[in-house]
Amino acid sequence: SGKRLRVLVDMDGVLADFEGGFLKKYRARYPDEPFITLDDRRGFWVSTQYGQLRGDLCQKAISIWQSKGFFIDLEPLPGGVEAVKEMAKMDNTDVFICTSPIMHYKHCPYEKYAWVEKHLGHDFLEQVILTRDKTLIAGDLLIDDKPDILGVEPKPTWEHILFTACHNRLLPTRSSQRRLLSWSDDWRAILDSKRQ
Ligand code: DGP
Repeated sequence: SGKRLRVLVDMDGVLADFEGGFLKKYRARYPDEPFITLDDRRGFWVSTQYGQLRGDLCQKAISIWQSKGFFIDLEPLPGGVEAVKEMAKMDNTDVFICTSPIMHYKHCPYEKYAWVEKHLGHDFLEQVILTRDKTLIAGDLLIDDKPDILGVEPKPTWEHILFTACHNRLLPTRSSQRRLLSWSDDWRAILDSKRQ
């Protein structure tokens, strides 16, 4: 009953294993350089933490996700693709993948579409939203691992559900902020809580 529910789902760190894919390729390319284990990751920006480890490692980190093949090779996070497929089949539910491409645009936007086609199918390309400003996109829910989602719209329509990732798991969340601990957590209850 009531109006349709619109769910926006982030890609990196929610559907695709950006952190695991980064660490694997960083260690392969820079085997003699120090690295940060996923247990020790703090803060959303990978390059910031690598830069704190040693100044020149900031640019080495950036070089990894700017490389051809980085985004298409990301492994799906457990349960994410299945959850999104199930959501899309639910009555009165529209699901969109809402993702911010990096500004080094040579490979990333293309590979994000290719990833969706590979893991969710060609028809799901209709559901892809690439934007650097998620506050402009109207929805009921935004499931995203970035703790602070800011942009030009001061009052976004969505409720941000913080998806737990290595970099945010120890972050104290505001009492008002709800979390999804993983795709094994009760995402159906979160959707139901927003239905009229
Ligand atoms: P999103 O998850 O949609 O908010 O997109 C953020 C993108 O930024 C995603 O591809 C991950 C990537 N990213 C992670 N750490 C860094 C960083 O330190 N610098 C840059 N430029 N991008 C980063």
